[in-house]
Amino acid sequence: MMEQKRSKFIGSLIGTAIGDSLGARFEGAPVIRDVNDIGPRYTDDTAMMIGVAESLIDRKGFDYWHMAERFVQNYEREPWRRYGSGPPRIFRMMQSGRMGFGMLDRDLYPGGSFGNGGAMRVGPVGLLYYDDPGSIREIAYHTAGITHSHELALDGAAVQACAVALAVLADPGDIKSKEFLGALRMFTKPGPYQEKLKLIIKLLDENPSIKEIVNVLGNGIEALRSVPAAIYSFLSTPDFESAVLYAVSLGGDTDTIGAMTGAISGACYGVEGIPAQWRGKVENRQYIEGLAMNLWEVKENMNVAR
Ligand code: F2R
Ligand code: MG
Ligand code: MG
Repeated sequence: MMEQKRSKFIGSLIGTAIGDSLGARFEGAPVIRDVNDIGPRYTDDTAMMIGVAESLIDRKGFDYWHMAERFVQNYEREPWRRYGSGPPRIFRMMQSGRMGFGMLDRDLYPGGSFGNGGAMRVGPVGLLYYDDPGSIREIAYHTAGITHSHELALDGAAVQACAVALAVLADPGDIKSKEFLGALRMFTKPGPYQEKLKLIIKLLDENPSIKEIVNVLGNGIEALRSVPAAIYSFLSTPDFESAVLYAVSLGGDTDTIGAMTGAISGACYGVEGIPAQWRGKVENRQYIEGLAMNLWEVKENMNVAR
């Protein structure tokens, strides 16, 4: 049982990098052709997920300023990872001494950013708190809130983290989509995400075209138009490979929908469920797998301390 959970932690982090690297070549393209192999590099989605995992491991839980500082350091080292337009500007504000307490994005966007940058990196939160829904919501909000303060970005991060947690708890040989969605809806606040989850239940019975999925769930850079698409990609397919290929085939924000689908699917099927040829090609594979093992150790120690 412990071994299976550990494999799910590794599957989720490496799955994020695979979905991201698979979709990176196509980000923004309206029509997707020849999706079959991962590209050589992951993008900001994985770079920021790594920052979340590093900070949770170093601090053995969430520490706002430590995580914010890690985001800035990782960006400084690799600014070419194709970050969204907001976060680098927020990092510069932080470097110039502005604290902001999670509201700096309000200088850039009215009401804060509703981009998917908070949701795309939140997987490690779903892993570390997979058995504690209250902490998932709280820590997902804080983690996303460093750069994204709009309610839709915060709730998107919480829903994505909860999907990863439910995938850790799921039996990979017998995924019950309706039960999974029922639990996710119970967790989700009434509002636009609840509505999207209701639509997913209907869509799963209908076998819709890609065009219909994009029309109903979206494939964009906004959290509300990408988190539901990732959940659908996971639930409508039978294994890791078909889930991330489907996610990327939706077009639009392909690296991010791929990364979020990879985080959920990897947490469900575990690292053994990931095609070996993809796993072998992931950039910084050993480092990412090491992080997943360290995160698992933090989780085990949290359980012992309880
Ligand atoms: N951005 C990219 N890819 C394009 C990279 C181009 C780059 N110049 C390069 O090639 O190097 N991908 C990554 O960005 C997405 C995540 O973005 P994030 O972190 O949420 O950024 P931001 O700036 O907060 O929001 C993204 C866009 O959403 C719109 N938006 C957000 N809030 C808004 C508001 N309140 N009102 C109006 N618009 C709002 C804006 O268009 C933002 O630019 C991922 O796809 C990741 O892969
Ligand atoms: Mg990206
Ligand atoms: Mg993207």
